[in-house]
Order: sequence, then structure tokens, then C-alpha cells
Amino acid sequence: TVVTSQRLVEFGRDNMEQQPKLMTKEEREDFMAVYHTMVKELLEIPDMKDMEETNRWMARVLQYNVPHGKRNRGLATALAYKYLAPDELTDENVRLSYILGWCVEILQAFFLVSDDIMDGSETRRGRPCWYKVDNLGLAAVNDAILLEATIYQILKKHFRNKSYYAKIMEVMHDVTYKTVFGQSLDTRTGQDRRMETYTMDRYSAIVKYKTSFYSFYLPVAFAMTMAEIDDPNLLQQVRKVTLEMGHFFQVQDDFLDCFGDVEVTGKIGTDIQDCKCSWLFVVAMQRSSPEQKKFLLENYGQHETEKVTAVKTLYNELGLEDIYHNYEEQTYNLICTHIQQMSNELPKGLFFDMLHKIYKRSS
Ligand code: GPP
Ligand code: MG
Ligand code: MG
Ligand code: MG
Repeated sequence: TVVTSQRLVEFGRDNMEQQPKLMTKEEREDFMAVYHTMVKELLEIPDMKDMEETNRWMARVLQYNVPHGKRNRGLATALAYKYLAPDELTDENVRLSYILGWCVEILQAFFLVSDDIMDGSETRRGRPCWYKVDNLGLAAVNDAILLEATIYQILKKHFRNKSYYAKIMEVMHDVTYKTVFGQSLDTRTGQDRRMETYTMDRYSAIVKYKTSFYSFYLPVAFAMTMAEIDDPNLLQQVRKVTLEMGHFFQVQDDFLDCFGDVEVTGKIGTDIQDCKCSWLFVVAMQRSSPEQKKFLLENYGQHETEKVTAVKTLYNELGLEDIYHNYEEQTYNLICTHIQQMSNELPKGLFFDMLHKIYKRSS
């Protein structure tokens, strides 16, 4: 019999003792309050009081780039901790989980400021990309590095006496390393323009590293570290499912780059112009006739409006929107099944909540 995705989700809930724990309005407000306190504390680092003007600049960089997104990753960190450490939710531990969540958001800001320069993007979150503000240009590179550096000031302040401080640092460093590898492959693939190498395997490698680790694995790995859950088998299961969600999320991102509503996504797509190894391109190549392939190769990866339009027209001829919607439905079902199959020692509701946050997203 066919088990619909909704049924699978209900099975998931039945198996759990817990109710869904989505972040409440109050918790989201507390989460924001922690952000403001964190920024204030950065401004008060004793031996840097003589850098008042640059301190103010740092606060501006943070304010523009950190809090205006959907905060999915930061909130997922806090949510994961609620699920994983239900008996340790003191005010202090909850606050620490929020701080870790903000560190994930700052890491993301560091990546996005850098990524927008590399991709030559115009807008992000409905506003100019940071490097486009006040003609900053390449000076924004230092602001990206600044964002990353604040993370370690924050971690030092709040976690240096914790038994798991070294572990948190290690996870942050490892995930950063992996993300930089993914971004490297993504960027160089776009520059090399050898479109015959744009296979689904290449695509999977790029997105596993550039997106999945920091966006889905990291929030849960941080919460597990704080909860001092260090069973390698459980961590391996978490890794498998979070990487699947990350792949799913980046396919959605690639789809929205071309087919999304700019008013909703807040960013103007650049993948076609940048000759990216995008999910849409890889699927288009798989499904094209020899003539269509030739047409695609002639028009892809160039800035002329007519060529970009020609690529979009071919995507439509190939029915990529329908193909995507089928992919989305099927992959959602598959990930639900894999969550189902996780150990009962893990809170499956967490993974269902994370998946539902992104299923059928338009932004
Ligand atoms: C998303 O790619 C990947 C990142 C933002 C990781 C960047 C990593 C660095 C080390 C800089 P994308 O270009 O498709 O994202 P978007 O569509 O949001 O620009
Ligand atoms: Mg980009
Ligand atoms: Mg990019
Ligand atoms: Mg994108």
C-alpha cells in the first residue's frame, strides 16, 4: 500500500513520546534578545576599547548581515538542544544554546558576504549585497573575515570554562573547512566552464560540502555536543539524514535561483550567468536531445540577457518545473522514511520539524 508522506509524519509522531517542540513566539523573542546582548558584549571587550570607531563599524557589519534572514540555522540549533536535552533546560543552558545558534548565523553571514562577492550577486535578503553597500567592494572581504573572527570571541566568552569547549571549536573548524572545500569546487567549476564535467556526482559533491554540513549537520552537532551525546553511531545517523536534507535544500535553492520570485527569495539569480553546476543545468543536460544540448552549451554561462532568456526557455521546454516538483515530493518522502529508520534514541520529531521547515519553500 502507498504510505503518504503525511501518514509517515504521523507514524513519526506516534513513535515519539514527545510532542513537536517548535520555537514559540516568546522563545523567538528571547533568541533575538540574546543577539543584542551578544553584540553589546563584543563592544565591551576591555583591551579593545581604544578602537571605538572600528567597534562601531563591526556592530554595523553584524547588524546588516546577521539578523535579517529566516534564522533557520540558529533556531534549529536551539530547537535541537530542546529535543536532545529535555532534562537540562535551565535558563542558562537555553541561553547558551541560543548563543551557539547565533554563532551558526554569524558563520552563515561570513559565508554569504563572501559568496555574493564570488558570485557577483546584486541582492541578498531583499537589499543590496554587503559589498555593494557604499561602494565597499573588496573591503567587504575584511568584513567577512571580521564576522568569522567575532564567532571565536563569542565562544571564548561564553564557553571557555565548559568541558565541551574544545569539542565546539573542533566542530566549528571542521565544518568551516568542509564548507570552504565545497565553495572551492563550486567556484572553480563555474570558472573552468567545462560543462561536460557537470555531472550529478559533481553536483552532489559540491552541495554536500558547500551547504549541507553548515546548514543542517552543524546545528544538530552543536546541540549534541552541548548535551554531551557522543555516541559515534548516533552521530553517524544524524550526519546521514542532515546531509540528505542539505542536498534537498540546495536543489531547492538552485530551482529558486531561476524559477523563484525575487520579491520572495530576496535575491536575483546568477547561476546561469555564472556557469554554475546547478541542479537545473545537470538535469537539463540529462534530458536534452543532441540539438538541445548544443543549444544549451551555446547559451549557458554568459551575461547577455538574450542568452539567459534562451536557457530559461529551454528549461521550460524540458518541463523542469514539473520535474522539480516531482523530485521535491519524492525526496521529501524518502527523507521521511530515513528519519523513521533512525534509532529510537534520537528525537525523530527534531528531524521532521527541520524537514517541514523547508518542504515546499519559496524563499
Ligand atoms: C550556497 O551557494 C553556498 C554558500 C552560501 C556557502 C558559501 C561558502 C563560502 C566558504 C563562502 P549559493 O551561491 O547557491 O547561495 P545563494 O543562492 O544564497 O547565493
Ligand atoms: Mg551565491
Ligand atoms: Mg555561490
Ligand atoms: Mg543559489
